[in-house]
Amino acid sequence: MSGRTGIVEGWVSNVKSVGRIAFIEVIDGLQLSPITVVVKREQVDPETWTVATGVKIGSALRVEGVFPEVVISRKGREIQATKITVLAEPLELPPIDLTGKTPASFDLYIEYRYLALRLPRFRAIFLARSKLIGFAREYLSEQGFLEINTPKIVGAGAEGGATLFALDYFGMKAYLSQSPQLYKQMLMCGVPRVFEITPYFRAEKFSTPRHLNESWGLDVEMAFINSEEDVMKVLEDFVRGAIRYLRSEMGDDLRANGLELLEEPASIPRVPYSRAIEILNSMGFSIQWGDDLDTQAEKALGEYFQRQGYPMYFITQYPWDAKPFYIMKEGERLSKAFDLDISGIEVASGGQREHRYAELIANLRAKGLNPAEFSFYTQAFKYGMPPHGGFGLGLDRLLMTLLGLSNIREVVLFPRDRFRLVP
Ligand code: ATP
Ligand code: AMO
Repeated sequence: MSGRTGIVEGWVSNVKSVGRIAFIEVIDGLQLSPITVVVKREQVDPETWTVATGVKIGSALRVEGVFPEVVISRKGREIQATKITVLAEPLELPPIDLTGKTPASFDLYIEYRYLALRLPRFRAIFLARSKLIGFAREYLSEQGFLEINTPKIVGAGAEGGATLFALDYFGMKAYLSQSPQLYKQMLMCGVPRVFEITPYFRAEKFSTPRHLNESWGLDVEMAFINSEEDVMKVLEDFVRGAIRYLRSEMGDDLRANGLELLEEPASIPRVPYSRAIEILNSMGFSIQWGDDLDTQAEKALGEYFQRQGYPMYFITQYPWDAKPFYIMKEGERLSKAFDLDISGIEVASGGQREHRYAELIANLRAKGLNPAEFSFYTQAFKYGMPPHGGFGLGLDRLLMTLLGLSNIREVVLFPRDRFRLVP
């Protein structure tokens, strides 16, 4: 045997012996497909041969051997074993076919996520997730954003009271954070650019393919902006950069696992809300000015722009009444808020904020909120708060749309929805 010696550790995904040679497929490291362990009877001691021919699918192994200079296996990676140690064997028949030949149900892949992660498609999805988050961190750090961590146990909600999970905090009423909105804005009075990769907790009683009760977001806030356009530019560059990065890092691997990465668009059009409802109404919808766009409308708009060659678009100039108190008004009725939709799904929303103290207090009142309950936040607006804006982007939704997946649960290891609290 000639080649470099080394060790492979992992789980057996398939076994085959033909006469005096045994082939054991082992899923190792972060590799998407298994390495073939080749065991030749005349090259190993009798004990190793017995282990090799009796090994069970699903076992955890350590293989010592040689990586041959010429690889025969069609799968591309091979080690010729000199010694095999079985570290653990399955006690029961695994509920998922670990060879990947027989598909299991959607729910079983969630219930036994750790076993699903031994299959190439699931490895590809979660490797892509890890790379997407890594890219976000690197991209924003390079653009001069400070990575922050804000509290997830909070005393006030930012995104409307109906979706708060309440809890007891030493006798005080507290909530799980819906978003870092108030904190990231307060920081604009001390640092010009921040971002946070954070969970969002929302008690929404939805059962849809795109809502979870615990989801992950990328929150960005930036000061000294001229308008929300400055924020949209950062978001646009980030999304396009993420597509390029994923393609260069693992485009082929994704395709090999049936995951078609969205093409990077040449541009992302800005579509005013009033234009969006005009388009929808010309397609047979009857949306009144001021109405929110429901799931069906979002989907139809997505298909319309897809036909025009735009898989993603911003909807801008929303009616202020449809947006939260912290968004800046534009004139009497409009706002400086935007959404980013990809394939007909809202992936991010953001806008320019109201940074003027008196106007902010008026906005709180206009939304029926009590400014006194937000004084810890509004206080920051008294000490030279610059014009600022930002966005919150659903990382799960971004990954789901970029990979062409139809259910958000496919990109979350252990999803929390109304009916799932374990595992
Ligand atoms: P937001 O940031 O506003 O929360 P989002 O992308 O989470 O945005 P929403 O706009 O909150 O999505 O989703 C609410 C919309 O989705 C509603 O207008 C409603 O039309 C639709 N929707 C989602 N799930 C359901 C459901 N289970 N039953 C009815 N409508 C639903
Ligand atoms: P918004 O409420 O639109 O905005 O949330 C931002 C983005 O987070 C994602 N998202 C979710 N994803 C899955 N399941 C959910 N239940 C869920 N809720 C939200 C969506 C959404 O576009 N503070 C503002 C952002 C800002 O203005 O900076 C906010 O939270 O992709």
